[in-house]
This record gives sequence, structure tokens and C-alpha cells, in this order.
Amino acid sequence: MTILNILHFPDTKLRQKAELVEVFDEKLKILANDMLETMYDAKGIGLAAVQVNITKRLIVIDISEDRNNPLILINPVIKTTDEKIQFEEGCLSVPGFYEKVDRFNKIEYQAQDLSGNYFSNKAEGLLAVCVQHEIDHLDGKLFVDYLSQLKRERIAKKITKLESQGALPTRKNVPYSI
Ligand code: QAP
Ligand code: CO
Repeated sequence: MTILNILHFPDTKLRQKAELVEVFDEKLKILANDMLETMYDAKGIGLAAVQVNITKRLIVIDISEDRNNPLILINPVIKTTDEKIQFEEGCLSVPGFYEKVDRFNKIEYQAQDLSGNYFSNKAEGLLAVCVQHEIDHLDGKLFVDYLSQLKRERIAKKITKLESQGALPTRKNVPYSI
């Protein structure tokens, strides 16, 4: 198990578009487990592969209190949406900042599991918002993109400063190939 390095906004690598996963092998399982370990270590509830510089359509989520209900979504797609709500979000790639974003309260999504089998599910509230937030990452989009340019630039400046001071956690891990 390996804890991966999480990229921080405004790193342009976070703008990479992820590609469909087509090979469901042992390496994919290892990556999913490393992403879960990385998310738990960082006390997050969701992490997308793009955030650890891997451009594959893979996300991991765990919104459970006990941190024991991992959800692995490969090639996730939102099929239906319902009413919009405002939801306060954070992001492991935007540490220390939380802002309200417009999201759908209820969704139905489709994804594949680690064996490549398709499944569909409904989600509501926090889980629904988390799936939307993580799918955005796979398209190079961040929650700060929904804020004003002024807010976004202020956040970018503050994070860049913290990073230059070595005040954010970084891990120079072995680059993955998948
Ligand atoms: C996305 O975000 C999300 O600033 C997942 O210092 C967040 O796991 C979806 C985190 C909220 C819906 C609602 C952020 C941890 C974790 C921080 C996260 C921080 C430490 C964010
Ligand atoms: Co995020």
C-alpha cells in the first residue's frame, strides 16, 4: 500500500482530462487501494485519480463516519438528475477552503466495478454531491471554477504561498504507470 502525492490547485495537472479505463487488471486494484489509503490518510471523503496525477476515470469515495464503507467507481456517468441545491464543498486539492456550490440533490449514476461489471445506483445529499464533485475532477474541473474569478485567484495565491512555505503535505512518491 502506498500513499500517493495529492496535487494542489492551481497545479495545471489538475486540468488533465481522464481517459476511460479499459483494462481491469491487478494494477487497477492496487491503484484503487492506494487511492483509498491516500484519501483516508488525508481525512477526505472523495478522491479522483486526476488528483494523484493519474489520468484514468477512477474515483474513490467514503462518506461513512467509521471510514469503513469504500465506494470505487470506474468510468462513472450521471444518468439522471433532480432538483438543485447549494452545498458547501471542500477538496483535498484545495486544502483549507470551503465554499457553496450549486449541485443536484439526487442523481442516478452508472459505473463499473474493479472487475469491469456495470452497475447503477441512486445517490442523494452528500453522496450525490461527492459523486458530482469527483466526476468533475475527471474532466479537469474543480469546485473553485464555480466561484468568482476574484475568489478563485485569491485561493490560488494563498495555496501557492503555503506550498512555497512547505506548509502543505506533499509526498514525492514513485510515479505510477497504469
Ligand atoms: C469532495 O472533498 C467533497 O480542506 C471531497 O483541509 C467535499 O474529501 C464533496 C479535506 C465536500 C462534497 C462535500 C479538505 C480534508 C477533504 C480540506 C474532501 C482539508 C482536509 C475534502
Ligand atoms: Co476534489
